[in-house]
Parts: sequence; structure tokens; C-alpha cells
Amino acid sequence: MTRRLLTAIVLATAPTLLEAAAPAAAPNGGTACATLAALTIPAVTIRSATAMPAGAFTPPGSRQELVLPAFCRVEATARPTSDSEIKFEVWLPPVEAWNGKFQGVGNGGYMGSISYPAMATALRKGYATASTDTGHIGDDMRFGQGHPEKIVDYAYRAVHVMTETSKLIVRDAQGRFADRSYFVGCSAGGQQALGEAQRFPEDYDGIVAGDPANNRIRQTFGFLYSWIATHSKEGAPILSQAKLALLSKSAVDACDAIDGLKDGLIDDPRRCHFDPAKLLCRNGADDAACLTAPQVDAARKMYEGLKSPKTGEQVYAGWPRGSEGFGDSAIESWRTYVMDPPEPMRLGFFKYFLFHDPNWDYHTIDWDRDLAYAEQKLGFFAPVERDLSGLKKHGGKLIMYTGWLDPVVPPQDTVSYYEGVVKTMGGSEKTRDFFRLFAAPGMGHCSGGPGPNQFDALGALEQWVEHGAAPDKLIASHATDGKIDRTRPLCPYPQVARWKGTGSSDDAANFTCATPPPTPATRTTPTGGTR
Ligand SMILES: [Ca+2]
Repeated sequence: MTRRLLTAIVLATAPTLLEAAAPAAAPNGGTACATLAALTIPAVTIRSATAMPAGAFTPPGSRQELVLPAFCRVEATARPTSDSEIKFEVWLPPVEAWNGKFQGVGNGGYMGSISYPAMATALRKGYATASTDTGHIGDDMRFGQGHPEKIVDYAYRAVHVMTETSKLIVRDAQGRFADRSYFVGCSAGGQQALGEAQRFPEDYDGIVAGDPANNRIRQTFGFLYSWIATHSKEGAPILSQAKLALLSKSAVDACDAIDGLKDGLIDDPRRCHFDPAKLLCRNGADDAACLTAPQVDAARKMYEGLKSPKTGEQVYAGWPRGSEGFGDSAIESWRTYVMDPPEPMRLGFFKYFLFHDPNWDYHTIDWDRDLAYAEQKLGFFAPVERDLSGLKKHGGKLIMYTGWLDPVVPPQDTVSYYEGVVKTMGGSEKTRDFFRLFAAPGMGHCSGGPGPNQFDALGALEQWVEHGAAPDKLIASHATDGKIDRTRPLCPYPQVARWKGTGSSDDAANFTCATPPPTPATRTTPTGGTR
């Protein structure tokens, strides 16, 4: 019997037979790459299977050359519904170079494109890896107009289908299923990670959810609110790059020492209550060192975040003090998602996904009524389920991280999700054994910032999954011009890294993880001030 025919039969039969047949089918490991094209997985088309030699590979639509070891490249399309067209790729190392593991990688924003650089990183380390375009092409949200199934594909189905299918492709190519499966993503990828943890807990043994945009409906409302609060009636941004940088510097000056160490970092911005009114220009001046009254008002609203006009309840967290403009690039500030866009970010959500009205006018927003409608109609869009008992039962482990300076996904929202899970799962001890959060002081969105922001979350996760060694800290580093100039442990929330009082405060060895006193509820003096 040919390998190809056997594969088709095996895939169509019961798991017991499948397991029994696999070793006999591939005693020396795997099918030749090209024959993978003959797989007959339901609702999936293998478009190509190509043996790629070691060397440079330029991904489609990119000019960035990736240097890769030899691998088998599989291009596939899944159509779980008649309106679906989910493209994905699976990259397989030669069996002798394979580390026995599968790694699914996440996406960013609404980008309908395969995450080639993340796949390259995984492949170089010996993983079989997969990524999907989430079922559409590009970042334009018009893809959802009249295509409700494509919205579902983007929201969660594409990653799940990619995962299930990739596992079969790995099995066929390598001669056995992967020993372990991991998912790694940040931002939208963090949302995908939590979606998998909540909805498909059997898919992965370990999950890294970075700066997760999982509370996506409310985040979208938050973007709209923030844009309106920080732009003139004519649509001009009220806060310039220079004023954003002034705010960041002033917030750090006011709050750096609250954590007990003057190091240019605010350990936990929730403890910082810097009031931008302290920078109010005197005598009608408007210069680089002060803020006008509208600028003060705009900054305050960014910190406060969207509250229900009806009840005053917090709908979505504001952005943390320190995140205003902490770096030179737009993504290291409020510019990319709030100040710079000529119209509110993600208006397409309302136009194409929610109201089905391309002419929808954002001035007509009713925060309470429209949010309730959105959560009722598109609840599947935001993986905010706090009951993770499915993942726990599966034996899965979850590492979530956030940057305390994230100007895109407010870290307060990520922390709040974690606290919600702790409450739902019956307390910290019952959560820590499978789910830990690491919050990085001075880190921006997924990376960057003045704080240590490079760390090996996947490596720590593998130790946890494969050896039962739960991560008590992650060692993070900060580099300038490629040279490491600061290291610091990131501690499992609610612990924080505390300097021992001797030795360099730029060396992780001089820190311990300690539990801080509870964060006081909003404590402000009448004049603002910092406590
Ligand atoms: Ca500090």
C-alpha cells in the first residue's frame, strides 16, 4: 500500500487505529514533502507542498528576506463555511532537526497576513510552526461588510482550524503527532491566545498571551472615546508629540519614587496620580514646558478612560501614566492609536461589523445603548470569559504578560482580566498552578520602552509544561544599540521586583520578588498630587 493511500485511510478512521498505524506507516519518519499535497482533510485544500533548501526566503508581499534552515513549506486554504477562505501555512523542519513540538503563532491588529517572521523564529528553533491570515487580506475592516462568517473566522475560528489541521499535517509529515503544542501571540495574538485558552482548551499544552487585546469590543469603544476627547472639532490632535513627551517625563518625575527606587520607571502606574493640571500654562502662554487647558483636559480623559454616562461605571480602562510619549517612535506613545489617525481608530467595527452602515456617523454614538447592543450581537468577538477550568482540566499552562506603559492595550485591563479569573477559579492558589501574569514596568506594547522588555516567556512555559517547573520569575533585559544595559526580574502578579538595597539596580541578581501592599483605590488630593 502506498504511503499516500494509507494516509487517506488513516485520516478517515478512528483515533485508535490512527495511533496504531502511525508508527508502521513512517518507521523512518515522515513522508516526502511533496506528497503532503495529497492529504484529503475535510474542508481544507493543500495548495502546495514544497521542499525549501536552506537559505534566503522572501515571504510573499514582503521585501524582508528571511534566512532559514531547510524546511517543508505547506500552503493551505480552509473553508469551514461557504464564505470562508482561511489561508495558512505550515512549516516543517526535517525530522532530524525537529524538536518534536508544534508552535502556532499569532497575528497583530486586523492584519490579514501570515506572520512569517514569527514562523521563522519558531522554525529556526526546530519547531513545526503555523500561521494564518485569519481569513481575509489586509488591515481594512471592510472585509466584514456583508460577511458575518468572515468576522467569526477573524475572531477565533481561523486559529482553531489552522491548529487542528496543522496537527494532522505535522503528523503526516513527521510520522507522529507533536509531543507538545504551544501558541505564542501578542496584541491581537494575545487575544487569539486567550480565545484558544477559553474556547478550545484542548488545542494547546501551553499558551503565551502577550498584551492581549481580548476585551476588544470595549477597547474599540475606548479608542473612539479617546479620539473624540483628544481632537478638536475639526479633527486636529490636541496633544503634539512634544506635549506627550512632556507628560511622560512629568509623570515619571512625580511617581518614580513611589515604588521605593528612583530608576526612571513607575513600577505600577495605578499607584501614580500625577495630575496634568500641574503643567498648566500661566498667563495664556503655550510653550514646550506647559499645557493649555484643553491639553490638560485631553490628558485627564485619556487617563480616566471611558465611563458610562448613565452609571459612571468604568467601561474601559484609561491609558497608564507614563505611556503618553515615552519613546521616539509613534508606537511608543499615544500617537499610533489615538493622536495620529485622521479619524477614530477602528471605526470599521461600527460601520461594517456592528451597524452594517458604511455611512455611520460616530457623533451619534450612545455609549450605554450601543455598547449593550455590541456585546449582545458580537460577544464572540471578545474572549473575556473568566472561567478557564477547561484549560486547567486539560493540564494546559498559560503565561500572560503586559507592559505597564502599553499605549495600545491598557495594562489595567489585562490585570483586571487576571484578577477576574482568580476570583472565578476560586483564588490565587487555584489559578497560579496553571495561569500566571507578568507585568513589566517601563515596557510598551509587546516590547520597547525604558524598562527591561525582552524575555523568554516561551522558554519558561516549556519548563512549566514539560518539567512542572512553574515560573517564579522571568528575567527581562533592556538593550541600547544592541547592548544589554539593564536586567530585572518580572514577577508573577501581584508580586513586584524589589531591589535588595545593595548592588546595581540594573542587575536582576539584586532583586527579589515581593508582595506589595494592596493598591489603594483612587486616592487623589484636591489639588491632584501624587500618592
Ligand atoms: Ca521607580
